Amino acid sequence: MSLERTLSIIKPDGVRRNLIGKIFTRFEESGLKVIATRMAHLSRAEAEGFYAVHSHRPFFNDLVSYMTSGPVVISILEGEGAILRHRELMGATDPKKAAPGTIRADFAESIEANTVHGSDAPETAAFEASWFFRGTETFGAKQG
Ligand code: IDP
Ligand code: MG
Repeated sequence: MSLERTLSIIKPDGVRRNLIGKIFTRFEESGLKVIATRMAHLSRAEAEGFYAVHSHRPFFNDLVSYMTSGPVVISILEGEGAILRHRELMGATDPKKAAPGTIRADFAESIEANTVHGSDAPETAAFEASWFFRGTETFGAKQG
């Protein structure tokens, strides 16, 4: 394993239901370090660009509307094998299929309002982190 960075979003349903602290606790207790974080209410352009890879999926417009429906908390997490570790903490996209004890199994409202986002590979992690943060805004082992 190597030291990795991944992008996390606590989605509008998670912020609305006061779950920021509980979700950050799961990251920290699993050894993931929050090295950048901010709250934002995404514009349509920001959400569409972030999810551009899904622009041809039937749920794209609904997804963008949902992601712009309220504030989110965007963070960069750092740790050994952070990308996979974070995905394991999150659980499957559909909360009905998510393993017990995962964030989505415990908190998600639906397959769309599934409480958290996490990058799925090194390339997407790099793109997603750069979509929301400048290099000078991170405070991890490699810099800051
Ligand atoms: P992921 O978030 O687990 O990586 P993706 O397939 O990348 O899942 O989908 C991105 C987001 O789009 C999901 O987290 C969810 O909010 C939404 N989404 C995915 N599949 C569906 C669907 O079938 N119906 C409605 N929304 C969906
Ligand atoms: Mg994804």
